[in-house]
Amino acid sequence: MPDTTMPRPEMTAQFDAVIIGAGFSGLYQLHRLRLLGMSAKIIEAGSDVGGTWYWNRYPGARCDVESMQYSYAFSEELQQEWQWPELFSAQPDILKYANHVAGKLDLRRDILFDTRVTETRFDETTNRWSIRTDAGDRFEAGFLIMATGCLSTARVPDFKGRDSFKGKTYHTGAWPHEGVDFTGQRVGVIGTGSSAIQAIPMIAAQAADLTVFQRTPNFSIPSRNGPMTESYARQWKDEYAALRAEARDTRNGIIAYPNDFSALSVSPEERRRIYEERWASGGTTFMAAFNDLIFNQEANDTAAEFVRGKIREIVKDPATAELLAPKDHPIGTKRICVDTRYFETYNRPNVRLVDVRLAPIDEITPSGLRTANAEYEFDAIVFATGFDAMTGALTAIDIHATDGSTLKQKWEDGPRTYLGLMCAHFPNMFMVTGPGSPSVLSNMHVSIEQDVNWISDCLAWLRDRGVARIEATQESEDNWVLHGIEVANKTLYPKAASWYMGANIEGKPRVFMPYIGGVNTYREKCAAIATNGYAGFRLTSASATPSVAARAAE
Ligand code: N01
Repeated sequence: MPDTTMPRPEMTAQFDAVIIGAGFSGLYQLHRLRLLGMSAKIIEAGSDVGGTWYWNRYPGARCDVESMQYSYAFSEELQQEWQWPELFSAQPDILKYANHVAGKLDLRRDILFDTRVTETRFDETTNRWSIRTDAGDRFEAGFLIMATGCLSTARVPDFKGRDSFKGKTYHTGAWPHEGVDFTGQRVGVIGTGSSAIQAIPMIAAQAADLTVFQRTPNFSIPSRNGPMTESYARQWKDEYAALRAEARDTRNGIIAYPNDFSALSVSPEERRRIYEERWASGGTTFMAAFNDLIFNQEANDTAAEFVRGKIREIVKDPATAELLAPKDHPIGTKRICVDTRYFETYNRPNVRLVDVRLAPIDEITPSGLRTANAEYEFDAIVFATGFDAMTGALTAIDIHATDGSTLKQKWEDGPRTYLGLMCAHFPNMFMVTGPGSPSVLSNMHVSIEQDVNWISDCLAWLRDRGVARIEATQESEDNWVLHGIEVANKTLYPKAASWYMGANIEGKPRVFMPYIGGVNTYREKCAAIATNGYAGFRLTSASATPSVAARAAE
């Protein structure tokens, strides 16, 4: 009998792969690794699965991609059996879906919850990663797969007096699980991005008084959400294989029925008719009205002016309407928002809009906040101030490279990757929807499956050929970064001070982070690289690995 009163020696659990994150990326990645017969563990900071949809529980949280498209395509059984209640699903329904998948595939037994990875190091003698967590666990794995999400590091700006407020504060990206009742309260919301635009109508309906602090107005299109009809779901389910393939072959991974002609090639009357049609059908597919809205400023101006006109029609007070009408960036170059009665909310007597562009927030005070112009008192403040997008979750971990640097140091001037999947000097570390991949510019489910499938096929290929180590070469990484910049510069996107550009974080380098060449083009490039024996990657066979070679010689 072992003496259980003695402290156990420190144990290092061994796996073929460790995955960080149990959102939709991590869950599917675990499933694929199991199918390959690999041992794998997910380490997840939350107490359950769902990633973004686990944390973002603010009132009104909802996906702006139709649920028939924002869902896994890898299992015919799953896509046939699952019933979505609405066209655009609300957060609780998407989380239910993530839970259903985790249960159906029995994934939880390989997930360690409530644990954050703090540090990872690659051992060049064994070609294995060592992984440490905030709970003191140690793991070793041949491969490290970052399924950390693009918008998972909630961020509150460093306002003076930030912690002095005596009332309640909330961040949309880390909302209390039990919900919040704002009935009778004076509430301040800071920010007017996608999260705020969804939350504001809901909070306004509850609160006694709501003040919205807006720095940059955003373009938003009505979602036209509604219940899922059986016939609509049936149409999709009957044609799923073909429709999923069609989505994968588009720029954004969404079937948007794009018009393949310029906004400037039609008469003003025809253009208006097309915009009216898109406005009436709703959602992000508004941007597919013409094929040059993200490339040509003059074309973009026609769409932007149409939406500004709609805002002026909806909002009764002309001064408020003017403040809400975006003029500082081309439409679509900050993530376009999708709403349910957002602009209408400003017609309510209990809602007021404060411009903090001209008079910024100076300070959070014990009773509310102070701008350069006035002081406000609140019972609760909601920070809808976004995320350290795309890089934040990765650079928060001390990931040590083989050249002695860390990922954070490597990315000081902006993220650098090959295909958004790997980085030079970080062998055997993959990223799902990393910077340099289409990720946030696409239907995330399509991009997640693309990346997870590519990574899984790559791992099988390496194993079949006895390759122990794969690493992006410096040259391939440099070329991919240049290509990404070149493609982005052909669009209007770099004109906006957006989180795509890192512009929402003071001191963050201004680099366009996602790949805008299109999901379809990206897929072709990734496939060609794999077909060419993983061109641009340096491969090292197991027999050339020092420790393996030493063992073989014994
Ligand atoms: O965050 P954001 P989000 N003083 O960064 C303002 C996805 N998403 O959580 O624009 C005053 O967009 C900031 O102002 P400015 C989607 O991809 C999807 O809303 O930087 N204001 C901005 O208004 C989305 O794009 C869905 O000038 C300050 C706001 O805070 C992404 O998540 C739903 C400030 C932050 O907006 C992020 O959206 C929700 C300051 N110091 C989210 N600092 C759907 O699927 C920041 N702000 C529908």
